[in-house]
Amino acid sequence: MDEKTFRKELVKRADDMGEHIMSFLGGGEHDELIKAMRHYPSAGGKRMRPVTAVAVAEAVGGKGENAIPFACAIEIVHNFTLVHDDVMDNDDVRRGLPAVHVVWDIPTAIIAGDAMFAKGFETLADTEVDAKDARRLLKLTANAIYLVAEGQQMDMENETQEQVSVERYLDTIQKKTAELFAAATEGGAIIGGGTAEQIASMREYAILMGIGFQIWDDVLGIAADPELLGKPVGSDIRNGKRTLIVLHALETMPEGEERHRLLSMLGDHDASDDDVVWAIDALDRNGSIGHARNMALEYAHRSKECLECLPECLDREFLVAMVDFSVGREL
Ligand code: GRG
Repeated sequence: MDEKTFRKELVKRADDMGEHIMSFLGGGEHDELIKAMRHYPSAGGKRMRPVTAVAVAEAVGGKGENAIPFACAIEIVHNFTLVHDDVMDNDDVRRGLPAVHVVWDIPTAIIAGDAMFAKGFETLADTEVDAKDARRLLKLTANAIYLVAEGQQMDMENETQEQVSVERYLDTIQKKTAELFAAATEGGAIIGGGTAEQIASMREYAILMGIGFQIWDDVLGIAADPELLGKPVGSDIRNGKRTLIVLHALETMPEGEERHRLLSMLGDHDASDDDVVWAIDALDRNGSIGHARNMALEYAHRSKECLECLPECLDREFLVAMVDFSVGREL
């Protein structure tokens, strides 16, 4: 499936999913709380997780529509984490809209996030599967959310460390980003009646894609066109974020003036644009951007190999294209 066809198909599937998500977020008596819960889901987002869950259910030979409540549950939970993440990071804009804590206030954002967490599980309970599979879905979803919390905690700790090992960085992004993708695909494979091998492979597919997605995001944050990115390129440098690019530079750059200058810029919110341009160039000359790019592409390659256990079909092609969209896109 070429990129243009994939993007069109993703938008179509995401729009259909959006209607289901909004219907699950309708019930309740408090209008203002409901509005706060629906604020991010109504703005869309790519909805990659639920769309992938349904595609996997189809690709293993099941009916994609049976996975819709589960898929919506995952997306509602994802949106809950975004509400709380924006509070923690004090980010004021999400999906082109003012953040929930800006439109309302921080206490409302906390309670709306918690309410979405609950709605996610209420929605999950609408999935039509036998009792054994219902327990599996419940457990894998709750476990993924717990791991997201661990990943977030690790990420916060990483920000205060001068050096973070690559192993720890990969563990952090697996938990914070890849595990919820993996819950979506594992659950989709269970609902679709996949074999044990397919269920395990679909989980691995998403873990590898999710890690690649996050590394690629770091690359885009430093090497993308700022117009397309919608934020200044290099903000990760001013924020001192320990991305794979920075970790590689800290591990490989020899002691000397260049390393010293780069280190002094990491976390310097007042660094000038010229300084940031210099830092990006230094990271590039050191091979650190290329290293991260290659590593993301390697994860993407391994992710696609996991799809070999699926029969050839349109949804398998869609899942291949999902990897290329997550890792390798220019934006
Ligand atoms: C999990 C108990 C619990 C609490 C929340 C705040 C928090 C703890 C975790 C943060 C998790 C987080 C925001 C991870 C980043 C995930 C990520 C890659 C977000 C962006 O996903 P996209 O690109 O966004 O799919 P859209 O807008 O398309 O949905």
